Amino acid sequence: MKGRSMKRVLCCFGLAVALGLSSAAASAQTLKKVKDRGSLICGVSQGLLGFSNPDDKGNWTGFDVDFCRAVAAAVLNDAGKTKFTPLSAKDRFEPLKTGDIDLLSRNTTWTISRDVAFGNFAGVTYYDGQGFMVRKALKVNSALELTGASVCTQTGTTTELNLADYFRANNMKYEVIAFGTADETVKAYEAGRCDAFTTDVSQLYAERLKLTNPNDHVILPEIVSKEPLGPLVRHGDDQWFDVVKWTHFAMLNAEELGVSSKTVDEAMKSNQPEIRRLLGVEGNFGEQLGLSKDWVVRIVKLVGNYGEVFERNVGAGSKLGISRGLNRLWTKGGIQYAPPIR
Ligand SMILES: N[C@@H](CCC(=O)N[C@@H](CS)C(=O)NCC(=O)O)C(=O)O
Repeated sequence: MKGRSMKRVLCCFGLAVALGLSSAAASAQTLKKVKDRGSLICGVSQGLLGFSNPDDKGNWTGFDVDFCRAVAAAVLNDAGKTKFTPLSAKDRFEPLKTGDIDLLSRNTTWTISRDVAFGNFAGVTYYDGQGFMVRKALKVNSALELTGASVCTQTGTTTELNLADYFRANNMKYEVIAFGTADETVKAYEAGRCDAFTTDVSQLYAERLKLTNPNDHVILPEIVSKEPLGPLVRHGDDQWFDVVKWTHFAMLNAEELGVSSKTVDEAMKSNQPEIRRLLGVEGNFGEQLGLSKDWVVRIVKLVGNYGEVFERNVGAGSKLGISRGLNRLWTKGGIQYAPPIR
């Protein structure tokens, strides 16, 4: 090869390598970006009791909000260093792609198309399923009695798609009335524009509380779909994916090992190898993630273990009053199961 064309090949090769490296580097920067910024930007719902809901001073609370706070506790040692970006169902994925949010924690169902198109699901923080709510006065006891009903739902959701499947599979006619926000959907249902309201059951519990007389409405027994809800991170950033995934697993492992916000200080003195590894007394698992040794101590102390977060926000003693069901630990008859820290 002549000198000049050789140079051109080398130059192009060098450029390609440089571009390849820089795009890999650019996409693997979320942990550094969050640390440099000193805050975590989390996409949440626009207001869903128990999951992500702002009070009149703009303080957010809820199960999905606490997950963001747990990631902030692990990364920044401050659960309060979290900014919340409210997103509608339809618009929730784009801000993750553009880098406007670091994490989407918004009652989002893990499906194949979303996994392929929008990012990596870091786990299932809440196993849910879709249901229906109707007025008691309608005297309907089963979703199978809803032939010919009008049903209110929200656009950009799996709910819309499952609704069509369910009625088609059961050879039933229906009319769908879809809205862009949860508020519009609930208002339309309350105003009698539709016979039934459908969404994930946890959300039915939340939205029922917004109705003038919650006791006039009943949630029907059928669960018509699988809705594994979980946090989503951008594709191409394995380090950040691991941090978010292991935040969830750490909260589950803490509950399984009996380590809570109240017992964590005492647990640091435990002789049990699994507890010692969880809390960073032994090993360097936090450092392997790009965090510090005591990352789980901070999550549990500042936010709580999985069970504490569940009970506080949506559990039997909360306003929503949902039983743990499938979200019990695998050791207690549920399907919440975390790989070990070792
Ligand atoms: N899990 C389903 C449904 C999620 C969803 O957006 N549900 C509505 C029903 S209440 C909601 O949360 N709305 C709150 C909002 O738009 O801020 C999905 O991922 O598509």
